[in-house]
Amino acid sequence: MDVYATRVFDKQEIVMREDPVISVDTRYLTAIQASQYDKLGFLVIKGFFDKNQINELSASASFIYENPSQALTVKEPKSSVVRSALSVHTNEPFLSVSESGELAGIAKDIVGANPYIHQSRINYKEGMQSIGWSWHSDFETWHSQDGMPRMRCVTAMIPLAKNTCANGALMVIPGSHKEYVSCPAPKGHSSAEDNFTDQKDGLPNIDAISYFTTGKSVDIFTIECDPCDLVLFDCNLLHVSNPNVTPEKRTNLFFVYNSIDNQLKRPYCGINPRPEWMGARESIKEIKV
Ligand code: 6CS
Ligand code: FE
Repeated sequence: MDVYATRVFDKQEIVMREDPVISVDTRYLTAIQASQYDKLGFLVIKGFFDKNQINELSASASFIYENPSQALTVKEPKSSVVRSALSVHTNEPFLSVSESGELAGIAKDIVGANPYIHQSRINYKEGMQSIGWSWHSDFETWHSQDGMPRMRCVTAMIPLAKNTCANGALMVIPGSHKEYVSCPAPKGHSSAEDNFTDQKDGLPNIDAISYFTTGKSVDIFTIECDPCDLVLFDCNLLHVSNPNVTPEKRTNLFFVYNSIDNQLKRPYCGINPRPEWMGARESIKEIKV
């Protein structure tokens, strides 16, 4: 039986998580950091990267944005503005950073085994031209559309610009990663690309969000952060982000680390797998920590 069945029933349902959030003994995260990550589902490590590293990543992210035909990109729903570039970790300088000792070590602490990159992306959120993202759990998508079996996966977000309320910083519901929202079956069919740019499937409704916020008296938390910070968040943490209402883009880099013991199966909602550059199933490389 699929404990995380989703998009197969008519109704939304909230069930308990059945996987650990982080391993018991962490080598790279302190006990305090580990317990905060476990409890809240996210952790911000200030000043993790040095400025030169961030400048290099930032310059490469800009190059991709200016030369989208040389990269794997998706556009904003109703325009040709680049929304995201995917599978960036296969090239430098992203490759070295994604495999670097301390970052991969933290990923191993969390997922409980050597990690590999399930997905990498740069979200550009162009000033006044990006629609933002609706409430969702990434795992719900990766389980149903990519066939990721269990919740042994973490996203490392590397801000390449200051993230503020005004430019659409990530917002999360602390603690929501301990339960799972099984979403209703989609009414129509939307392609992998469509659903990536303009999410339609796998969206928890207002009852689910209010169950986690109003029902548990939990405040939605806005992760305002700066370049050089590292933001880690659980694959099942509910999150959302608003459009960027400032004139400048807000660029963030993401590496999604999955446990090498949690490789993809057939998508659980019965569709064909998404392309390799959206969810890696064949070209994976174990990062030996
Ligand atoms: O479809 C995906 O894989 C992605 N979609 C969202 C809305 N968040 C995470 C992930 O990159
Ligand atoms: Fe997401």
